[in-house]
Amino acid sequence: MSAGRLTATLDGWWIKQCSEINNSSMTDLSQVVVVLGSQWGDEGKGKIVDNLSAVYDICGRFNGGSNAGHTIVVNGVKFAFHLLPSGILNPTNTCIIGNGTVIHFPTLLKELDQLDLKGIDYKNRLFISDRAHVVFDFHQTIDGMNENSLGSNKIGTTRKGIGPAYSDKVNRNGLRVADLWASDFKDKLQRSVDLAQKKFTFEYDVAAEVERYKSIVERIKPLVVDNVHWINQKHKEGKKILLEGANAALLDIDFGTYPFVTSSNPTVGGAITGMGIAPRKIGDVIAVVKAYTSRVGEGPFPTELTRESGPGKVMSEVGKEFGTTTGRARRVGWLDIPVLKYSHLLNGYTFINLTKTDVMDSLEEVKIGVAYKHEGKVLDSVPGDLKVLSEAEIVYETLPGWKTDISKAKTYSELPENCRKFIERVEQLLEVPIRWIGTGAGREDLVIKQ
Ligand code: 2SA
Ligand code: GDP
Ligand code: MG
Repeated sequence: MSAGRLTATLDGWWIKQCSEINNSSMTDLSQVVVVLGSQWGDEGKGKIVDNLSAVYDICGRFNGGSNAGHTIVVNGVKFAFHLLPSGILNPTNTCIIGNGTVIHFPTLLKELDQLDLKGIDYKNRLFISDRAHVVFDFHQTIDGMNENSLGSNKIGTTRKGIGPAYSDKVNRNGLRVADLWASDFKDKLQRSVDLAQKKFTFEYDVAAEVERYKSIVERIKPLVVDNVHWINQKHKEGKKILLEGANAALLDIDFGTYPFVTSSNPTVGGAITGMGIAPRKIGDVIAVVKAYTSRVGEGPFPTELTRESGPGKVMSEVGKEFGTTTGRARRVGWLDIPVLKYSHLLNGYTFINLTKTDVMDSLEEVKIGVAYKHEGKVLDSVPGDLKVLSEAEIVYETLPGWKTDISKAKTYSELPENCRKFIERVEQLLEVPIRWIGTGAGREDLVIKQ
């Protein structure tokens, strides 16, 4: 497909979608909406953000870095974004990468090159915070060295330098975007590298890195803004703002299954500190919930199933559960209600997008983990103590499968009865309305419930 044709297809689709969703499920949402991963990531955030971007003017990423992988499938063409906000495919959407992110610029530039190749125009539609922190190649090197040194205790990071870059930020030894063209850039980078070399043995040519960043700066400097002023000004102008979380609640540095977590806050507080917007400006908070659970990397996973046979094999193969960034096989398991209730406590969801429901089409029966028991007692919430979590027994409810291909369903009533029963049971357990149901990977494979 030529670049020109794809642009035309995207524009055509976008216009069509806008007319279809008018007066429907997306136009009544608040001026500022936050979209969050509710489990361990890869719930399908990219797809709903892309859809919502048809009615939102701004799409902002507020946490994480190139560890994230957000997929959007348009007419069979797959886009995987790591640093770019998922609103970038909608021509009237303007994107911003917030201060709470950590940016590896060579990766970002590759993503921009991909957009160029596919004929997607991002001119005047992409901005970057001057306060975001920079991930240098040495951060990625030490991420890998750290993982290797941990042996069987490794975290299972993406090795994209996320932990080391956030460590430098918190240690007040990091470099921010605007440092890249400051007169003391080389000195600051040297200090940061020197500190890392006290802990790890690696070679790093600081002078060569400074030289390499000259051409990077040429490309990115025009995109850099004070995101706090920028986003609040857009808010004042009445623009509709969507804040897109990367990773997910159970990977949160504070609330996740520590230490098997990422190094940022993918929960709603991260949207505030990672974009510089006041909490009272935020209205709806949308949970992206996969109809089962997946996790990539190490750490506890109470409802985990084997990927080798049975329902776990179906989830893994039909759901194509492989890391969008690293290609690693994701672990899979049944839906876990205690995890989702905990995630709802943290984020206060107003709506749910239930994704990948179609992946379970062939199953005879579908289970839902409804409670955790430890030493004979039902636990109130997801425990912070990983030992207790790993010892917890899961109480399951079993529902009959629907054994029907739901990919062609366009309305809620077209979904098979058992599928609707599953959806309504999840809604009842979580006490949050499920508004959108994913029935396939395509951008348009979305059924609206209410
Ligand atoms: P890191 O690299 O320091 O953030 O890793 C720490 C933990 O966070 C997990 N993590 C993720 N989990 C799910 N999806 C992520 N993005 C990629 C994707 C992952 C991939 O979309 O598939 O391709 O492997 C992501 N990023 C970080 C990670 O597995 C560690 O458990
Ligand atoms: P994210 O990190 O939350 O954006 O999710 P990823 O993009 O890493 O992984 C989600 C995967 O599921 C991608 O391959 C999507 O194309 C795919 N996907 C999203 N929603 C659905 C759905 O409803 N059904 C199916 N079958 N696939 C989906
Ligand atoms: Mg992902």
